Amino acid sequence: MAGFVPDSVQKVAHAALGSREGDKLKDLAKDTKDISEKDRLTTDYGVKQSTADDWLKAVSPNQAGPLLLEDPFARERIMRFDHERIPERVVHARGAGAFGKFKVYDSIDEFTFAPVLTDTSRETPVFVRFSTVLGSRGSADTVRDVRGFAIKFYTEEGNWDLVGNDIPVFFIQDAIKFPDVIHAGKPEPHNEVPQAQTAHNNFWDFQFNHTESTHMFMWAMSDRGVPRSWRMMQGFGVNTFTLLNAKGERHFVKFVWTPELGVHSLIWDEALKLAGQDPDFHRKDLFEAISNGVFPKWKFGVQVIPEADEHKFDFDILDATKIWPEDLVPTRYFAELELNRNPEEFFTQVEQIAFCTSHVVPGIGFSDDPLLQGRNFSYFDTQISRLGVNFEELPINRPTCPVMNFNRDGALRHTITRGTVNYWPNRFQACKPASHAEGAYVEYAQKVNGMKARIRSDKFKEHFSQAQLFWNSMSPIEKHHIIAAFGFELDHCEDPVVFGRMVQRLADIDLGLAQTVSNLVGGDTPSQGRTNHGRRAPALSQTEFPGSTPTIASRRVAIIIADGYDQAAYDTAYAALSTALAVPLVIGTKRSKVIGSNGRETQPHHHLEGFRSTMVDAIFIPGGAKSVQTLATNGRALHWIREAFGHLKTIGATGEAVELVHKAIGLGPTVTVSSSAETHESYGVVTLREVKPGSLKEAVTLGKEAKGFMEQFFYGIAQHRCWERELSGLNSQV
Ligand code: HDE
Repeated sequence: MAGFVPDSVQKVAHAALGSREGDKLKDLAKDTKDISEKDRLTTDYGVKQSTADDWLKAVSPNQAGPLLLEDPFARERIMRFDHERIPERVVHARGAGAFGKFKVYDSIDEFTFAPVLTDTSRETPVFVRFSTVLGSRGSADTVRDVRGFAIKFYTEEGNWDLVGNDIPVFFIQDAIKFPDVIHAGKPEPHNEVPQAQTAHNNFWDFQFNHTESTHMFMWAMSDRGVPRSWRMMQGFGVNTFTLLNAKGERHFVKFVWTPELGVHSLIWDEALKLAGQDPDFHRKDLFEAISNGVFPKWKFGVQVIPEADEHKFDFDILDATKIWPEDLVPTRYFAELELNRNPEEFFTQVEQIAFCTSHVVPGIGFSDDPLLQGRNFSYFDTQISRLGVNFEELPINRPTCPVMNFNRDGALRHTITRGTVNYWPNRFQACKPASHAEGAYVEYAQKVNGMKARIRSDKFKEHFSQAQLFWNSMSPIEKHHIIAAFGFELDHCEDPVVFGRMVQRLADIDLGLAQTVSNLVGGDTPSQGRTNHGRRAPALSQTEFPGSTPTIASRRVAIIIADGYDQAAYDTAYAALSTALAVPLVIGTKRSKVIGSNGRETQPHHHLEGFRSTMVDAIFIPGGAKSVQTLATNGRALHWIREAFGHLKTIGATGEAVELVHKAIGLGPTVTVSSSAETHESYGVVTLREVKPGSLKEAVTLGKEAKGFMEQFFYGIAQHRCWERELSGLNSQV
């Protein structure tokens, strides 16, 4: 029935059903029920119920009386409710995801025989879950943290789980340290404070004492820690995996995937405010884009090192705290990942999805990376405590290829396997192990020769070189943001030992950085630091990933109106934004109907108090003397404009609204807004004073050379934020 399943979800699902991508959807359909007006309320055991309102009671003449325990319907409802919760993930508890597909366009069969990475005729269904690491299930999306980016590939050879992050390195080298780094980051044990934050004593105490984290904390303090959208993040497998080709040759490999929309972040002040104003910002963003048919896509690639070159680098290629710099090991992009379908039920599809790094398919293998090997144990183990031993039978987790073995029983087993034997070898030859010709997993015959010892190779002991490389590679704006991030984080550490020592640690990366931060947060100002090698790797800066083509698709743009707004300007902007697949959101002074200059009524999506500038990428204010007069005396409207300006967002205004914007942001001498009828763009403020017929023509080109008002406005939005505004030292703090 219409309304229960959104049309957009159904459309894509039906389109996919004929393809291999549809295999997982068909599989899920076996366990999917629609709810409709034809249904009648029943118990779990199928008996129809006459009421959902009254518990069976022993009633006296005045119709009151105690509830009877004998009521099986009421008992079932309450007891089922009492047990609705399962343990949240011990890390990455907060997250959401979507279905999609993975397609290879350029086989990498010189490295692997895994069809999922080589067969260009295949579409492999996937489910992706994005997450934050430290916060609990109900925490906010936009906190400063690493983002999880886990992909389950439902391949014809079994499930492959690539459980990645949006940052290519990690805090620790050996899995044995995982409980420590997580305990130090999670809320402190005595008072369970703070939630979803690294800004506290214990986190930074650990970072100081555990120098191998240095590279990773620099990434976490950079803009990567506050993504604008999950759709605008890179993904990294982080650990070193191996690929095996048909000739039996092994290569070391890192997986990396880069978004078509470019890599973009929130301004820290936006992130902080959104955590309260819209804690579901990222999950809504993904849902909205997919529902609107703007499917996020990533180029998927590998960095490959032949086995013979393993020891040719000055870092250990099995050390997850190190990247493989692009100039040494370039990424080869060969496939595309697309997300195109929202889940239908959160719990059974997102909460119950269970990733295990140990799940790989033939042609893909592990390395001796001591972090990866520990992960291979931990994920399977944690799913057993979170979901039970039969977690692989859950619809979202089960493979689309045949599964048969002698693993049996356990809580909530539901597959019924017929047959008289449950062991191998058996007299019927039932379920015998597969040969390699039949597709059995091939273990690489790796030579192992040594003694048992708790050691790591000497190269693992160098902890600062790549932290310096990262810092040196940042643009001036990115550096400014990192300094501000340390300023915030260390200010939240009350213990002078913690912030004092961390400031000294920063001198191991860059003396200037350490001195600037110490000035901000206190602690002795370091006078000398470790020598900075001065090397750079430009690909580490996220400004290197501006997006394949400038687009405003899926960007939210607020159109702010009050009674008397210029209807023609409004109509043109609304139509142009919709054509470009942006999301126009009409924001009124109230949510009841607003009357335009020609008497037409518009129903705003939200009002200025209920919605906030933080939730959009840009704002447009059409003229109209009466409307502008109302907005000019509305404190919330002025705050919207000022805040959007402070957050470096593109602001478009026409007619009388030009003065309003001028007034709100108090433009100084460095910014001039044209007083002629011409369109003028300066610091992302695009204005057109006199609106003549045709002067608001719809956007065609999104380039700097664009001349029309709408073109320039769109170009500004496609740039994500107006960095010149920050660079010029204009108002970057609101
Ligand atoms: Fe995880 N990690 N992790 N992790 N991790 C989990 O598994 C663990 C690490 C990552 O959306 C847990 O199902 C250990 C690196 C993601 O469901 C747990 C170590 C990377 C997710 C676990 C690491 C990750 C998890 C908790 C160090 C980036 C969310 C719940 C050896 C490559 C998956 C669960 C989802 C989840 C253990 C380090 C990514 C406890 C022991 C490095 C994206 O098993």
